[in-house]
Amino acid sequence: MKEQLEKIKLEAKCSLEKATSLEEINELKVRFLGKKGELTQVLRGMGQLSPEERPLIGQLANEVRDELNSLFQERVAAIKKIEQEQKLQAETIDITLPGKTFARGSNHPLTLVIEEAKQIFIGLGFEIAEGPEIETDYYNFEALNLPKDHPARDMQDTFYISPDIVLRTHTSPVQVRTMERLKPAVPVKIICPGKVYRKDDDATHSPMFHQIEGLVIDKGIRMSDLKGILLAFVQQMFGPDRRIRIRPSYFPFTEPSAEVDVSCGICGGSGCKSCGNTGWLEILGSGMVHPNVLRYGGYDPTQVTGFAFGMGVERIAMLKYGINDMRLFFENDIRFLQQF
Ligand code: 2NL
Repeated sequence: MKEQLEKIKLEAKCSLEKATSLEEINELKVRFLGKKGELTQVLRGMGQLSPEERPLIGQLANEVRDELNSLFQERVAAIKKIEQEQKLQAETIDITLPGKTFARGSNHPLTLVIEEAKQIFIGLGFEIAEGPEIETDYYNFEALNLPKDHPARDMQDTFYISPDIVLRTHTSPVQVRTMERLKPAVPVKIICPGKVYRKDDDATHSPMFHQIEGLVIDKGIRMSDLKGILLAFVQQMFGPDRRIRIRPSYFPFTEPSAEVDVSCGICGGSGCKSCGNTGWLEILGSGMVHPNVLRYGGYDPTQVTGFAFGMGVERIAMLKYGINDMRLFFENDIRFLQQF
């Protein structure tokens, strides 16, 4: 039996040295060390041995098994290393090939306009204020002098979450919240950019769009301050040759109210197809803050006055970049977006 064991050891060693692949080694392992392998067969016969011989042969068998096990391991490691080296040698890298490029994103045109507007107003001394898109009826309507029966509160114009909670229809509620926070300190000089929601959906209206509103409150603020700020904004946003024009209008939260037009960039104001022959393009609404709104915000209209304005970002972007369909902003067509 001892000879048998020695023979198995020798044979296994020889075969192992000749083996060149992991599959071969596996087969050998099954043959010599497996459940039905040669070593196991020998051990099965141990029952016939005398009690004196048994522990000796048992020990020898264990030694052979251990030695073979570690030999197998060594051989597997060696072959793996050889295979790895062969792989590396076969692999040739052409370092002159150009690198793989990946698509680089760019800012959305609406983001560009919002960021540019923010920088312009920061340069004019404004701060940026933000607030919730889900608002209470109070901040979205009541505090802005929009009484309970005002048409702007209609279910058809506003997304109602509950009778008292709406998706904001303008960013004015942020301004009311800011007034509440700062009162009675002046000056207040803020712009509020952000998403707003109205129940419209056609070629010129999207149920979600963007607004930038501005608010200035101080002692002795006049309509001429509004004109000066808006002219500075328009000339930085559209170019130094642009002029503005102010027409009377109506908003519930301003009195008096004014519509602001910018001179047409194509004809320079003489009238052409793109400005409907008027020479002017409407860009925003504005006015002197209504005394009721100042009071709601915690300011005394006999002590301070203010102006406010609101513009649609989509409209500004369309004029600035010559875009003719608002839906392009929201279709996510890469051919459109890549142009910015
Ligand atoms: C428009 C017109 C406007 C305002 C927004 C405002 C806000 C406060 C007080 C008074 Cl807190 N007014 N905002 C004023 C006039 C016009 O927006 O056509 N926007 C697209």
